[in-house]
Order: sequence, then structure tokens, then C-alpha cells
Amino acid sequence: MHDSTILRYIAPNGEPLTALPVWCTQTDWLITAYQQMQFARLLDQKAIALQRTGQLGTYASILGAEAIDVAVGLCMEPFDILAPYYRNHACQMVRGLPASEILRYWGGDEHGSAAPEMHRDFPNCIPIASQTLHACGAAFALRYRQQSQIAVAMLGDGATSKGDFAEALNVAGVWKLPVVFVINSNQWAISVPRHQQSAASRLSDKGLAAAVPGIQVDGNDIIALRIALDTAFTAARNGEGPFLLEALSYRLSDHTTADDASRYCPADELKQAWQHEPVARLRKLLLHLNLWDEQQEQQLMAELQTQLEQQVAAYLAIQPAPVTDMFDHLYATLPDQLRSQRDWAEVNQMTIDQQQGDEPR
Ligand SMILES: Cc1ncc(C[n+]2csc(CCOP(=O)(O)OP(=O)(O)O)c2C)c(N)n1
Ligand SMILES: [Mg+2]
Repeated sequence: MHDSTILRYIAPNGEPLTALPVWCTQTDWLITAYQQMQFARLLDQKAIALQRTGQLGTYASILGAEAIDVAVGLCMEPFDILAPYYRNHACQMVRGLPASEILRYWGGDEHGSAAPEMHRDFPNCIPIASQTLHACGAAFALRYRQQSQIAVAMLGDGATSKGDFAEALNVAGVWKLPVVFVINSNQWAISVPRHQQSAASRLSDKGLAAAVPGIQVDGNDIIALRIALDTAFTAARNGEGPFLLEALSYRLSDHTTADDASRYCPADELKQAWQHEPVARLRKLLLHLNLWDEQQEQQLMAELQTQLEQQVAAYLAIQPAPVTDMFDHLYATLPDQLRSQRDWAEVNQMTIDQQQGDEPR
């Protein structure tokens, strides 16, 4: 993390490493980013608590990646197209998706992936790296229709090993598509560490063979992220083609609530990573720049807590979907063998609900 070719503006202790862009002090962009990052962290803690008490399904924490998501969300235009993977709730919230819908999705209800606030964004992609190809398709359509928007695909470091990603880079390069790929390079793919994932020292170099320019950015540094994203998004919007951004971070959580990272993640490495985490770093910078004080901090946290409680209440008030929904929304015309299963499920709905009892919603 101390390579001088990595774009970085803020030291881990919050001090600027170089002259900062004027927008840092002359706009409230940094404070907006800080509020969004803090909200993402609060939601994260709450989601895990809900899961642990049987009120949410398996959940993928965003701890440590707040700056990446918030920067992408704030730098995108509303009608650009986001192709997210399963760890992008903070980005989705910045783009207008209510936290209640995010909880709804992780509660097992796919309607949370189809909220009107998502505009043209794709639902969360679970099959690793396939969203990078979806983004290329969307980018092609945007250009074909002569629309000025861009597509943004988010992915993990592990996802860069997939064939889909190589194919996406290739087609994006050949067709000079208005698409930007953002890697959350969090050093883990479940229990596979980064050094076993790829022998490439920089995943941002993976675009070289496809003529897709790339850059490594400190993913815990919101200023570096904005500068890199602004450059990439502007180029894509101006017809200069795709870009690959590798944001270096560290997954400070388990992979999901179904995982126990203490079984494979070295404790000293995790402890070290906490020294670099993005939320505290931005708070220290804001204090250093005299843009923030303790009273504002307390007021913000109280306001965000209230907002979160409202969102959680809205989620908990959503009626669980009937078990027949999984058949009704899968096919236009249900195949015969599934029709009999659907009929059985409908008759036995009560029994199924009782059996599920305290199961996650
Ligand atoms: C095509 C496919 N293969 C395997 C999986 C199982 N799987 C789920 S998450 C994951 C690791 C992904 O790691 P990374 O891309 O680094 O993202 P991170 O979870 O670290 O953010 C794998 C292999 C999957 N979802 N899809
Ligand atoms: Mg990863």
C-alpha cells in the first residue's frame, strides 16, 4: 500500500499528502461523502444484527469498502447505468435506493432488486464477474442510441480471474465502449488471499492486452477515488473508451454472515488494515481542515441513527412474499412439472410458513 504509483491524497492519519483540489474546501462534497459513508457503516452493523437475530438472510458486509462505493455513487450521473455485484449497497443508496429496499433484498425478497429508485441500474449480480459483460451490453446500447450516459461495472479482486472479465475488457477495448470497471481490491475472495488469486502485481494492468487503460488508487482515500473516477468517467463520456480502476482496500469483515474469516485471515494483518480504514481517515482529514467538529459528529450520528431506525421499521413492516412467488416470477408460462410443485406449495403454504417459523425472512 506504499507504492508511489498508487494515487493517494490523504495519509492514514488524515493529513493531506499534497495540495488538495479546490473542491475539497470550497464545496461540501467531502462532508456529503462522509455522511454517506457513516450511514453505510451503520446500516452494515444493523444488517448483521438483524441476520444474527433471524430477521435477515445471509448478508455481505461492506465494511472497509465504504469510500469506493460512495465515491462511485457520487461521481456517477443519475441516468448512468450501474452494474453492481453483491457488495455495493452503499453505492446503491447514494444512487437513491432506500435502505429498506436493500434490507428487503437481503431478507430474501427480490422486489428489493427492482425498486423504482434504481432507474436503469442492474440488480445485484451474484454470478461472479458476469456483471462486467452486462455493463458492456448496456454501454453498447447507450452508444447505439447516441445517449451521453456511461455504464459502470463494480467487481471484486477475485472476479478479475474470471473469463467473463477478460471478455468484457476485450469487447470494451475493441468497441471503445463507454464503460468503466471498478475493482474493489479487498485482498480476499472468500478465503483465497490476493497473492493466490493472481501473479499480476497490479490488477489494473489486466486491461493492457485489451488496450484498456488502468490505474491503481488507494480505495481508503475518497479524494483519490473521486479524482480517478472523474477522469475515467469524463473520458468514457467523451467517446475515449473504457477504463479500469483498481481500488486497493481491505475486507474488514467476514466474507458474508455465512463465513468466519478468523479461521483464515491473519489477526495481525486485519489489525494493520484497520489503521487504513476509510471512514476514520476522512473524519481526521475533515477535522484537520477545520470542516468538522465533535458537535457536528454527534449530531450527524444521532440523525443517521434515526433515519436508519425508520428504514428498518419500513423493512420489518413488509409482508413476506407468498411461497408461490418463486414460481410466478420465474417463467412467463410455467412448465408442467413446476406447475404441480406450485399447486402443492399453494395448498401447503400454511405448513411451509410454520416450518420456516423463525427462519430469516
Ligand atoms: C461464477 C461464480 N463462481 C463462484 C461463486 C462463489 N463465490 C461467491 S463470492 C466469491 C468470491 C468473490 O471474491 P471477489 O471477487 O474478490 O469479491 P469480494 O467478495 O471479495 O468482494 C465466490 C467465488 C459465484 N458466486 N459465482
Ligand atoms: Mg475480494
